[in-house]
Amino acid sequence: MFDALTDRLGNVFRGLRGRGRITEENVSEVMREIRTALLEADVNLEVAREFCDEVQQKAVGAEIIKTLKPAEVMVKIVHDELVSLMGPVDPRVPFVSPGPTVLLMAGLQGSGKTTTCGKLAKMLMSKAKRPLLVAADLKRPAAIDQLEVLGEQIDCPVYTERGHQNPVKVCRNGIKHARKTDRDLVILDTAGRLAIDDELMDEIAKVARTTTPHQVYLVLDAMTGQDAVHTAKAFNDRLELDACILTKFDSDTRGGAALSVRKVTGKPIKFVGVGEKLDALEEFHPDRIAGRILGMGDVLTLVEQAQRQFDEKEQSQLEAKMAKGKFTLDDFLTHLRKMKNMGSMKDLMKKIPGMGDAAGDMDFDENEIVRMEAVIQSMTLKERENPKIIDTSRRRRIARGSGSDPADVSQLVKSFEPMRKMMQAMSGQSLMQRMRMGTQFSKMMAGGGMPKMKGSTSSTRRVMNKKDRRKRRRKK
Ligand SMILES: Nc1nc2c(ncn2[C@@H]2O[C@H](COP(=O)(O)OP(=O)(O)O)[C@@H](O)[C@H]2O)c(=O)[nH]1
Ligand SMILES: [Mg+2]
Repeated sequence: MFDALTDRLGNVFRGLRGRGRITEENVSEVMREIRTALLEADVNLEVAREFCDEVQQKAVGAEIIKTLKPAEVMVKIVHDELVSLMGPVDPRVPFVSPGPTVLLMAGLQGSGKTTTCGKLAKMLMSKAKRPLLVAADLKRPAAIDQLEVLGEQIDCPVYTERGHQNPVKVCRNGIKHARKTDRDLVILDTAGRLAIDDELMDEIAKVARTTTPHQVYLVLDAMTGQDAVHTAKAFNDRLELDACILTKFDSDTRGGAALSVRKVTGKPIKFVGVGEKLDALEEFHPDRIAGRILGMGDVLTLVEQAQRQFDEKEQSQLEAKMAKGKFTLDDFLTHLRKMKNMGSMKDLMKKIPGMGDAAGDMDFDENEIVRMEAVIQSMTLKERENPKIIDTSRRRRIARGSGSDPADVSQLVKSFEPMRKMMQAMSGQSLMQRMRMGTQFSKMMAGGGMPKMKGSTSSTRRVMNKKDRRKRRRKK
């Protein structure tokens, strides 16, 4: 799997090695080659096009860190884009309580449904689950035997009803049987066809409607390439799919299905089958797959290190400015953006022992950050360096540019001075002290009133209160 793609991409990156810089021109050239490589790997046309557009945009806009070569930067961008193409994924199976949790397996005949039922049961048994396999493929008598044999091999009970033709009934009875026999997981193995047809779709849709499974997994044969993607789309239109399982990942197919399914259906791949044996089922991890496709683990590590050093350098420059009280609105903007990128800082803090309470107090209003960002962005560099020059006409211009009130602009400028002082005070503190001050800081930004500190003037307090009132009004 992926060997050909790995070779092709390797050539593309080698071609970049001699270049000194990434320019718009050579990126376009490289992108053409990457696109060809993806199409040859049987990636969906539309997916390949979008992928290349994304990579191109990121490459042209990339801040090239001096210690890195263009080829290295490109590898990293392509890697990250591959990861986001296939993700995010969650390889866990969610369980309900009280059970049993019901999983429905759908797919075409020969895709590997029955085998995957056995593999999944085995995998979950190793996590202390007690599955019951239900043989609901009544089209071929041999299908029931096949599941029974698998069940025996892994020591898992199999529910069967021979001699009638109603899969809905078998599934229902199977679930009842699971309750009676204290099984906490039911895996329904359903019938497939050689191709998608209305009868198959009607039957599986009916089974899904009447058994209301907690999860519906579509089993896809990776060897069928783009056909697998079309199949996924057709099933996804009729069923509430939760995820796909891609089988025969051990074969030497080109891998296009793995790269396209997520984008085309919006449903992630959860597991991959990597052999005929019952332990040949693996969790699907996009970063590992991307790493395998690019086969350049060392380059990726290098880029990540350089990125980290770059971030650290930026951070320490910021700290130095903070310490000297030379922190400008422009720096503040950088800082705001970083905070936004950090995303769920609150969750992060909760994990630090003793920080749980402080995290609860920390209520960052995302919208507030966005508004402040807009205001600062509408200022000229000079105004950001020295907000004192902002007079009435400048204030009006900034407000217009940022879609806000002149009063919002004044508020930001007025509260910036105490903020700057607080930053200065914070710069010499320990992490714990900083966190505590950070809480005050965030309250202040959220308009919760000024904390008692040097530098907070009555006028800023008044502005905050005014805003408070506005907020209250909004709530009503
Ligand atoms: N190499 C390989 N073969 C597989 C994999 N999964 C299933 N198979 C084989 O594919 C064939 C069809 O599988 P089966 O489970 O009967 O498919 P079903 O018709 O969808 O139930 C069998 O010969 C399996 O051994 C896999 O991950 N790798
Ligand atoms: Mg089968």
